[in-house]
Amino acid sequence: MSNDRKTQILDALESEHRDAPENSARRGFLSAAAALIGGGAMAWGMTGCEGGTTTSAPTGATPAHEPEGQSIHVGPGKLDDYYGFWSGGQSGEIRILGIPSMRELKRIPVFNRESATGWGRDDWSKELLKGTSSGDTHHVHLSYKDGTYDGRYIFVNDKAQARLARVRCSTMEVDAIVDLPNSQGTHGIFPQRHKTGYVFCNAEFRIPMPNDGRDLNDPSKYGAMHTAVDGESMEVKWQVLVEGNMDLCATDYEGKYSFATCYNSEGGVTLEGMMAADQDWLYVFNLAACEAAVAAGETITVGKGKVPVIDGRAGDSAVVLRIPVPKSPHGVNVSPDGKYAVVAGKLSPTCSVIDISRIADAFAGKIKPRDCVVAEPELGLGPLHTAFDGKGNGYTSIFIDSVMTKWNIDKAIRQFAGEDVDPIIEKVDVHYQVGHTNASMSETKDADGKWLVALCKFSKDRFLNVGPLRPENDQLIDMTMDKLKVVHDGPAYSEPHDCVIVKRDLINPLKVMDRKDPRHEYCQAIAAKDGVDLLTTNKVVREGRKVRVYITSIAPAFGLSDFEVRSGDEVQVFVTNLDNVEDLSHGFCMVNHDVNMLVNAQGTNSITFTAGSPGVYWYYCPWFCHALHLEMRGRMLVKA
Ligand code: CUK
Ligand code: CUA
Repeated sequence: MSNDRKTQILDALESEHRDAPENSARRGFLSAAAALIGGGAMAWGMTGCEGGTTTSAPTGATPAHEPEGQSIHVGPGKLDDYYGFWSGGQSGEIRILGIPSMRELKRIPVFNRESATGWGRDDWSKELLKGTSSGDTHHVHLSYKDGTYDGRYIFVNDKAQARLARVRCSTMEVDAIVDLPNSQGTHGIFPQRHKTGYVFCNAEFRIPMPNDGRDLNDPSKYGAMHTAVDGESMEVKWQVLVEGNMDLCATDYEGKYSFATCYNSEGGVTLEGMMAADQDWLYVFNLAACEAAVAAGETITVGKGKVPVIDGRAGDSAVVLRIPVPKSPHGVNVSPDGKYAVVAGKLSPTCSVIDISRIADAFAGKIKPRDCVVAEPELGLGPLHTAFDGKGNGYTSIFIDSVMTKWNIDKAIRQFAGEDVDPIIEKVDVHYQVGHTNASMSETKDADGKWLVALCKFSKDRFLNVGPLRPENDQLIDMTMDKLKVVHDGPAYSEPHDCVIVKRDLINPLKVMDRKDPRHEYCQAIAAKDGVDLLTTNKVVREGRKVRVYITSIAPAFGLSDFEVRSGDEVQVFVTNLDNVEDLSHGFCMVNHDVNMLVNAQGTNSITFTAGSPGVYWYYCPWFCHALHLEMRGRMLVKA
C-alpha cells in the first residue's frame, strides 16, 4: 500500500473516531478501508488514544465529593481478597496476582524455559515440553464444580504449538501437557462448568486435513477443529471438524453446549478475504449429539490420527449450529445466570446476545439459528470481550474507543424487541486499546461485581519510558460505586490476554510439597531401579557412561559434598529436599554446565547433563535458604 493511501485511510479512521465520539449509532461496521488498516493494532493504537468517548473524569484528577469506593491498599502483611490468574502471552507462562493490590505473587512457567525454577531444563519438565521452549498462552480457566471454581486445576492454551496444559492448584505447577492433533493456533479454550468434564479447545487457523502436503494451496479444503479434552485424564477424546475458523470459546453452565466464535466464515487466507462478509457465526456444539456420534462410530479419522473426528462441515446438523452474528466476532462470554452468551462483534460496534434456552429449538429446526439472538446493543467501536457483575450488567471491552462500556442485558433485550430504552449505562476511559476484560468471579455463577480488570494492549505514556517495548497496562476498576472508577495502573510484561479473578478461599495450595507429587513419583520410579529411596539415600550409581547421583538436602547442606564422574559422562542429579519448613526451597546449580533447578520443601527434582572437560566444578544451592546458604555447595570432580 502506498504511503498516501495509508495516510488517507488513517485520516478516515481518525476522523470517524473524532467526529462521532458520543454517537455510536452513527457508526456502522468499520468501513472496509478503515478496517483494512485498522486491522493492524498499530493503526488502531495510533488513533484510538486521542480523546473519544470520555464520560469519566481523567484518572489522577479526583473530583470533589467523590465516593470513597473500595480500597486497593493491602497493607504490609495483609492478604488480598482474590487470586488473579493471568495468562502471560508470548512469555509462555501463567501469573498469579493478588487482587486488589495487583501485586504479582508468582509466575508459573508453562511452555517457556525459565531460569529460576529450571522449568524446561529439568528432566520432568523437559519430558512434558518435548524439546520446545516457547509458547503463547492466552486463556486461563480453572476447573469447575456446579458452576463455580473447585480449586483443583488451571487450564491454559498454547496458541503457538497447539497444546493444552494443566496446572495443579495444590502446587501451582504444570502436571500435564497435551498436544492437540489436526490443529494450529489453538486459541480459545473453556472447561465445562458443571464438573471437571471436557476442556474445549478451538483451532484458530484453518489447515488442510490431514496437513500432510495435500491441498496446500486450496483453502476451500481447509478446516478447523473444536477439540474435546478430558480435563481429568488430559486425553483428547474427540474433535469436531468445521469449515470456518474458531476464535474464542465458552461453555454453558449445564454441560449441554460449547461455543466458538468464527470470524472467518469466508474461509479467506488474506486480510481482505477474512473480512469480506458482514456476518460470520457463533458455532454451537451440541455435546450430547457429539457423544452420540462418537459412540455410534459416525466419525472419520484424519490421516493416521487415532482421535475420532465428527465431520461438521456440511452445514447445520444435530451436532453443530451456526448462529449468524456480525462481523468477525471475537469474544464469547456466558452470563453468570447461565442464560445468555454474549458475542462481541469486533468489526461491528455491537454485541450479540444469544438466549441459550432457545438453542434447543434451533437445533430441532423449530426456529432459525438467528432467532436465538435476542439483543444486539451498540456498545462502541471494536468490542472484544464481556465481563459480568452478577447484577444483570455486562462490561464490554471496546478496543478502538479505549473504553469499557457498562450496559444492561435486560434493557438491551427490550430495546431489540422495539422498546425505546437505552441499555448503555456508562463508558469509562481505559489506557489504551483494551483487549480482554474480566471481573471478580465473572466466569462463575458467583460473580460478585467487585473488581473489573481492563487488560490494555498499550500503555504508551502511563509509565516511565523503558525503551521501544513498553509494558501492557492492566487497569483495575472499582465496580461498586455509581460510576466505574479506574483505581490502578498495572504494568505487565508481554503479554497478558486474559485473566480470571477468584475468591481466595476457593484456592488452597499446599505449603510444602507432598510426596504424591507427579514429579517426585517420576524421580522415585527411576531411583527404584537403583534400589534407592530418595528420602534416605545419598549415592552415586554408575551404569556404563551414565551416572546417577542421588543427593538429599537439609539447610544448609547437601547430602553429598562431592562426587566423581568422567568427562563426557551423562550425569543425572536427583535432589530431594528433606526440609519440612514452609517457604524453604533449595535448588541445584552446577556451574558452567547450564544446569539450574528448584527443589521445593519436601520436593524432589532431577536434571541431566554431560560432564564437561576434566576439572573441579562447584555445585551450589541458588535459593537463599539459611545463614550458611553460601556454604551450601559441593564439588563435582571430573576425571579425564
Ligand atoms: S484474545 Cu487477546 S484480546 Cu487471544 Cu482472548 Cu481477545
Ligand atoms: Cu539451600 Cu540455599
